[in-house]
Amino acid sequence: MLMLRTLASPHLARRTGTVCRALRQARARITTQHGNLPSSESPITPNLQFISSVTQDGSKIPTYRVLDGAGTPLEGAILPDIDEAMARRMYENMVQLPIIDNLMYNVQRQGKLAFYVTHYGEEATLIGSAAALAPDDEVFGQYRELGVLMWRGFTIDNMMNSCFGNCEDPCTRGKQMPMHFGTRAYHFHTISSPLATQIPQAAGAAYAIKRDPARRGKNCAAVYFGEGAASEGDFHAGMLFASTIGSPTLFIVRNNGFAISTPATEQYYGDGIAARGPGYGVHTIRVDGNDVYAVYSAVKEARRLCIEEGRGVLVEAMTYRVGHHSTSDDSFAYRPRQEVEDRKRIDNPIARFRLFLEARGWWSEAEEGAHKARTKEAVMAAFRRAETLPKPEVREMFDHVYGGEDPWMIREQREELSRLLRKYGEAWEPWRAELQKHKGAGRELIGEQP
Ligand SMILES: Cc1ncc(C[n+]2csc(CCOP(=O)(O)OP(=O)(O)O)c2C)c(N)n1
Ligand SMILES: [Mg+2]
Repeated sequence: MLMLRTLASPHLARRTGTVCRALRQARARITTQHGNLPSSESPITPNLQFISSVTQDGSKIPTYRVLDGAGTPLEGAILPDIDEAMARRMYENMVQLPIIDNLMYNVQRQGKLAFYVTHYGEEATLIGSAAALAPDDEVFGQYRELGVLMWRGFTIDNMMNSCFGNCEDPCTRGKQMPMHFGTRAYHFHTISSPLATQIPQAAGAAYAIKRDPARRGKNCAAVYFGEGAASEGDFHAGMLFASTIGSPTLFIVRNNGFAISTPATEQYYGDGIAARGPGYGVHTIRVDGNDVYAVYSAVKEARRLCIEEGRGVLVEAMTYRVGHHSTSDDSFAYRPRQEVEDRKRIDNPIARFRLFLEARGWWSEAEEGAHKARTKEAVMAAFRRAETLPKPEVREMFDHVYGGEDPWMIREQREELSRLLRKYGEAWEPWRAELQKHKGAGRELIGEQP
């Protein structure tokens, strides 16, 4: 039986408590009437009955929403405790994302960047959840979570230098694909391309947090993934670990309707990803991922539960991937343009939040224009600078591949490259031209004595 934790409603929570007590008593009666099982409290029943739903009546798991599509609070909904300054900061961060996406997408199309993924449509899921986390909670992302990292202070310059992999890349110094960010300073673990690997890693990191007296009860590990990634075995491994061993892991699934060209409906036969949470005995909520206030409240409460109980909690944010999967995809090959156009309008996360803010007098047309102009200018300036900066020194490709002292194979590879550069670096044209793109033109390696 599903026990979805009732959010923000003490009345409903009390009612749920009463219902649960009554059910427990009824179950106890049945159990004692027909016998007991050795390793389960499962009530024994003479009814031949199958179940295929986590809700009692077979209906879908509800979706938690605070603001309607026009930004008006729903009747009976409790608004999160967010003041004007915080609300404005959330909105500004949401608006910044599509401005960055527009430019980066075009830059990639001009052949100046290897790869990019946009966040169109998922701004509320990213910013609402990021704002509900503590800045030192460990974050494990998939690749579409730039907004979470930027909420923590990662700047437009940081993003741009990392995407260009230049000598000021604050993440991996050019060792990773664009969008595969990672920085200790913001507790954001480096993205890896193989889907879902971050999920058991997060469950393990959360266990380490639980074992650390300085962090136990204070932090969690939040892991983001798509509904497509949730089809991987790693999703189940992470959920099982976080529920049985018990580790404060906040599972945030962005259900954006697609895994590249595969629609979400082909990823599961059951009721989305949320239906799996109760199977692992973890508190679960489905939330409107286009309602930034609902996402904020759901993730805040999920985080509290997760840390208090030292166990996994699952949040399924329902949203829509408005953009193509990545710059390597043309989504109109598998979905109608009209569907995308409709989804841009209906429940648009940014327009909806703007209407809410304007109704409170917290935002205006003039501020909108100024903020957009400022952001566009900052993104353009960062781009112009990043594209002219040289790539890191060649020797840096060997640095920090492993923690601590370099192992023998790294030393060997470095010596080999140094030898080859001495022999061919100046003489062979492809290498000579390539070396010029790097800071120091490889001289630091060429000059190394064997
Ligand atoms: C193990 C693995 N299989 C396949 C891929 C190729 N791949 C990259 S992204 C992606 C779709 C993921 O969809 P989803 O998890 O829903 O995230 P979204 O892109 O929608 O944000 C696939 C199949 C991969 N990177 N790793
Ligand atoms: Mg998806």
